[in-house]
This record gives sequence, structure tokens and C-alpha cells, in this order.
Amino acid sequence: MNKTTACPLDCYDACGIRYEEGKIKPITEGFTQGFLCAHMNRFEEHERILQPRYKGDAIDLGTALKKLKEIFANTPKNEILHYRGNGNFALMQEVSDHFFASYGATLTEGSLCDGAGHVGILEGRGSNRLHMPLEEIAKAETVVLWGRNPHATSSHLLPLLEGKKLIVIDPIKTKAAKKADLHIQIKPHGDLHLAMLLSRFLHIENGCDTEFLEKYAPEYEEFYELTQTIRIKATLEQIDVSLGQIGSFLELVRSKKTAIVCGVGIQKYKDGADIMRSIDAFAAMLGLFGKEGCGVAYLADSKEGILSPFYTKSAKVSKVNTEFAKFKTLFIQGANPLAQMPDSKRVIESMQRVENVIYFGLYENETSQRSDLVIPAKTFLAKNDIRASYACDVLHPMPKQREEAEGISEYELSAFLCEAFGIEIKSEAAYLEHFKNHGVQKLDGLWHVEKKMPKEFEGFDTDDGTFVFLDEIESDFDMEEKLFLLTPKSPKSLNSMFRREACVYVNGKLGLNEGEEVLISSQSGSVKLRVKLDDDVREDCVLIYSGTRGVNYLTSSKHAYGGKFAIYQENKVEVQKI
Ligand SMILES: Nc1nc2c(c(=O)[nH]1)N[C@H]1C(S)=C(S)[C@@H](COP(=O)(O)OP(=O)(O)OC[C@H]3O[C@@H](n4cnc5c(=O)[nH]c(N)nc54)[C@H](O)[C@@H]3O)O[C@H]1N2
Ligand SMILES: Nc1nc2c(c(=O)[nH]1)N[C@H]1C(S)=C(S)[C@@H](COP(=O)(O)OP(=O)(O)OC[C@H]3O[C@@H](n4cnc5c(=O)[nH]c(N)nc54)[C@H](O)[C@@H]3O)O[C@H]1N2
Ligand code: SF4
Ligand SMILES: [Mo]
Repeated sequence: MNKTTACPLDCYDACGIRYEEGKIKPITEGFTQGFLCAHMNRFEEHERILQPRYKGDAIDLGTALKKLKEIFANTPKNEILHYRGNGNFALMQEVSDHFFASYGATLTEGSLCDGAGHVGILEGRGSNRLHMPLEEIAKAETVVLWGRNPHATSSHLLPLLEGKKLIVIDPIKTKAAKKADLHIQIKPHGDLHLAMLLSRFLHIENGCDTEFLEKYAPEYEEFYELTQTIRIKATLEQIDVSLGQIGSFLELVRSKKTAIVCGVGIQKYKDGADIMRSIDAFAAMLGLFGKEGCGVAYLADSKEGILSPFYTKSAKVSKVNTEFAKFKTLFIQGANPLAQMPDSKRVIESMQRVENVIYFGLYENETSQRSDLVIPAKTFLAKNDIRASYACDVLHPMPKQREEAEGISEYELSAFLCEAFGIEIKSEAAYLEHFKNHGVQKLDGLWHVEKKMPKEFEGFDTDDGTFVFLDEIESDFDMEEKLFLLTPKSPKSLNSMFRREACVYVNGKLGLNEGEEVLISSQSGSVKLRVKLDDDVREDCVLIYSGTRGVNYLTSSKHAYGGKFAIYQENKVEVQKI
């Protein structure tokens, strides 16, 4: 048996794993660098769902599958919704889409995750192919962590930062911020203006890469004019940045190989796409595209260059504001929408009106507790799969490492349903082969997706090959009233999996007491949580990590401009003592 597999979790790092003597261990090759994070080191400690159940009664797997077939047979096809989340990021998880789409059910579209920022990249560059991979970040002299928190979410980036100049732009004094040469503890949502001002001052100081701009971004003078419409003093005050910080920033990046490493933190707002695009524009002004050790990293499309072998043409509804009540049967796979979708009050009310809720997952959570039929999945160790990464072009085959008596794999379940309803499905081996054929084995022994990263920079993927700058700035976001909600990822949990946080973190100057229960409210709803004092959080913010029970009562289910993308930090909040 091939002992090498990969971590299936939705994480930048896509670590390679050896499974030896019943233990999960890191590979030393590639960016795994011989270590895994706490999620994988403790993976086996987390209690899984082992027994299927229907309306609270334990049943065996055979009975659960029969029940599943019966429910589908008794639901009009267009009243079945397949809602698939990111619990397991590997490619074979999508095989269930093949059944549901072929059957005539509805699937979801849009994103709870990186969608707004992704669109910003597409609007400026035409595609996300120029994503800066880890091997290029390793060659940079200066790294800017812009709304990314690697100590929690991408720990394999940390060794690459050693010996480099580091700039952190984050409203929280993160671990990285404490070590940085420059930390701009910006007001949330201030990034678009900061990026525009950086571009403006770079131009004033003649620091732009005009040779690059003339060729690949010729509209840069118009963009500079747009940056001149910003009132400098008032804007700096509003975003809580000083002129000195702008100067230090430019000093650290001028004539340096610079990697701007963005995270989803910058784009959880209605205008998230514009924010990402303004950062890209600053990178263009510096001429960072197509040069060694330079560029912008975000969550590149991990499936770039990989064709899906599955049939997925179907009606689709938004993942952000799904109207569950419109469906009679809901099949939830690898997700916990009752906790992780925005606007929990709306989600709960809508899901309450669904006749059959089916949960197919590994762990108990809000959604499994609400479900009528619960079917346990197998862990990644007990099924065949393959995964891509959004941080680099590695393609990890994930062959089965062990048998598990409980649960069923996504392929097995989909094959059962296809057979039950007369739908064609290929063998598991054929799909795996299809994916593997997108990769080539290189000298490091790992498989890489060949066409993912262009070898030579030959311009952007826009119609005429040039960068498309923002041509107006529009925002009605209120920067002054109430408190900002920050809801980033916790080092302890992976969204709602593993050890979930249970507190609200606030600065001591807010006048609250450690351990007291407070009511936090927004225009969408409210939640009670205990206070933890943390002076690393700005005084005008409250920090509630993703995965904290109840956090999404506070968030809005409105879409970002430009697509069906969640905006978890759009609502401002108030805190009341109880
Ligand atoms: N431990 C752990 N790792 C994870 C996950 C997890 O839940 N736990 N989840 C995985 C998933 S699904 C994803 S999408 C990735 C995301 O991982 P990251 O891209 O790192 O995203 P976040 O943790 O949401 O936010 C990153 C930083 O942005 C900052 N931030 C918030 N608002 C703003 C703002 O307005 N401006 C600026 N400049 N910064 C801001 C936050 O304070 C935070 O430090 O992580 C993955 N890895
Ligand atoms: N407030 C707030 N909310 C957020 C975010 C935020 O930053 N703040 N982040 C958003 C982001 S970026 C994301 S990606 C989403 C994530 O939200 P979800 O996609 O709902 O992810 P998880 O909460 O990790 O839940 C995943 C579930 O998948 C199941 N699972 C794990 N492995 C497998 C498997 O192999 N097979 C099957 N069938 N099931 C499996 C587990 O039972 C687990 O409970 O949350 C979003 N919600
Ligand atoms: S760092 Fe990410 S990919 Fe690596 S083991 Fe942890 S969760 Fe998995
Ligand atoms: Mo995500």
C-alpha cells in the first residue's frame, strides 16, 4: 500500500502525510517541511459520528441508504437541494455533484470564503493564473502580510519568512505583527484607501516601474489621478494610518523583491472585490508581476488547469442566502450551514421548514443535530482521493490507507444513488486517473499541475493583455459608528471543526470585565458570549472567531458586489452588559 497521502482540510498548506504504524506523520518533501499543524496532529482524537440515525433512532448503514433512496423517490426532483461545503477539500468530494446534477436536483453556487477577493483579481488581471506560489514567496526580500494570519491559517509559510523584511497590515496585533518590521494596525475596511495612498505616494516619489506600466498597465496615469481624489489627511485619520507609516512601507518595498500575501481578512465586505483590486493595482505600480520573488498571493483557484470529469450542469442557488424552505429535501455534505452561513436566524427559520434534512459528515454539530437522517462519512484515511492546493501547484494523490468499519465514502454513496436511479457513473479509478493525468511528477518526487502557473509573463489575461485599474471608488461603509466585527480563523478550530472558541475578545479599554457575559448585537441579530480581554484587538473592534457558536447571528446574508459571496464583516455591532 502506498503510505503517502495528504491532509484533506481546507487550508492553504495542503500538507503531504505518511501513514505509518497507524500514525499520521508529515512528509519532509515540498512545503510540508516535516511538520503538520495541531488539526492533523490531533485528528484522531476528535470524536466522529459512527452510527447512522433517522429521526434520532440509531439504524445501520443499509437501512440509512434505503431511507435515503426512499426520500429522494418521494421528492419532486427540483425540490431536492445538494448543499456541499468545504469540510474536505479533496477533488473526489465533488462526485456527489455528478449524481445530483444528473438527477435534476439543484446545486449551490457562490462562496462563503474568498469569492469577493477572487472577483477583484479577475477584474484587474483577467484571470487568477498569475497567483504567486510559495516557491516564489520564498525568493522575496520583503513580504507583506495583508489580512492574512499565517500563525493560525498557513503555518508552513512561516519558515519562508525568516530573514526577510516583514510588513503586516492587520487590525489585530497578530503574532506575525509583533515580529514585523512594520505593523500597520489599520482600522478594518481601511485597506482600499491605504492601497490607493501607497500608489499615490509611490508615484510622487517616482518609485513606479514605468517600463512595466507602459507595456502592461498603460492606464496608470488615469489611476494616479483617481488616487489624487482622496483627501490625504482626513483619509489617514479615518483609517488610522500615519504618513510616517506610508513612508516606512514604501521604504521597505522600493527596489526590493516583494511578495504581497493577501488573506480573506481584507475582503469580507460588500466592496471586497475593489479592495483586492486596489492592492493588485499597487502591485502593478511597483511592477511586481512576472518577476522572480515578486507578486501577489491570495487563495488561487486550486482547480485552475484541472477539468472536472463530473456532470455538474444544474439549477443553482446561492450558498450565501440559500432559501432552504423552497426545497422539500436538503442533502448537506461536508458542511455546517447552521453555524457557518451568515445570518443564522434566517438560516434556522428557513431550514426548519424543510421536510427532510439529510446530513452527510464526520462530526456532530448544529446541522447534524437538526437533521432527520444522519449518514457518517469515512475519514480521508479510509477512502481514495486526490487533492490540489491553492498555495502551490502540487497535486497529492490520496490513496486509501486503512479500512474503517463505519461510514461510507462520497464515491460509494454517489455510486449507490446512481445505481438506484439509473444514472451512469464511471469507476472511482477512472475519475482518479482523470485527475492524476493533470499532473507530472517532478524531481522533488511530488506531482505538479503542469499548466497551472505560466512559465513566462506575457501580459495579463484581460482582452488586450493589460491590467484594468479601478476607475471609481464607491463605498458607503460607515467607518465611525459602533464597533467593527472581526471574525477571522482561530488557531484551535478549522471553521466549526475541532476545538471551537466560545468567547468574544475585546480590548480592556472597552470597560468590560474578564469572564462577564455580554450581549453583542447587529442589525441581523444578537448573541451572548463571555468576555476575554485582549489588548491586541483595537479598541473599536470586537473579535469573534469563525466557528464560535452564535457568531453568525450577527452577520449579514447580503451578497458582495459582483457575485454571490459572503460579507462576514459588513455589519457593525454593539456590546451591552447584561
Ligand atoms: N487554524 C485555522 N486555519 C484555517 C482555517 C481555520 O478555521 N482555522 N480556515 C481555513 C479557511 S476556510 C480559510 S478561507 C483560510 C483563511 O485564512 P486567512 O486568509 O488567514 O483569513 P482570516 O483568518 O479570516 O483573516 C486573516 C487576518 O485578516 C485580518 N483582518 C480582518 N479584517 C481585516 C481588514 O479589514 N483589513 C485587514 N488588513 N485585515 C483584516 C484578521 O484580523 C486576521 O488576522 O484559512 C484556512 N485555514
Ligand atoms: N463568522 C464567520 N463565518 C464564516 C467564516 C468566517 O471567517 N467568519 N469563514 C467562512 C469560510 S472561509 C468557510 S470556507 C466556511 C466553512 O464552512 P463549512 O464548509 O460549513 O465548514 P466546517 O465548519 O469546517 O464544517 C465542515 C463539516 O464537514 C464535515 N466533513 C469533514 N470531512 C468530511 C468528509 O471527508 N466527508 C464529508 N461528507 N464530510 C466531512 C464535518 O462533519 C464538518 O462538520 O465558513 C464560513 N463562515
Ligand atoms: S497546516 Fe493545513 S494542510 Fe497542513 S496539516 Fe494543518 S490543516 Fe492540514
Ligand atoms: Mo474558507
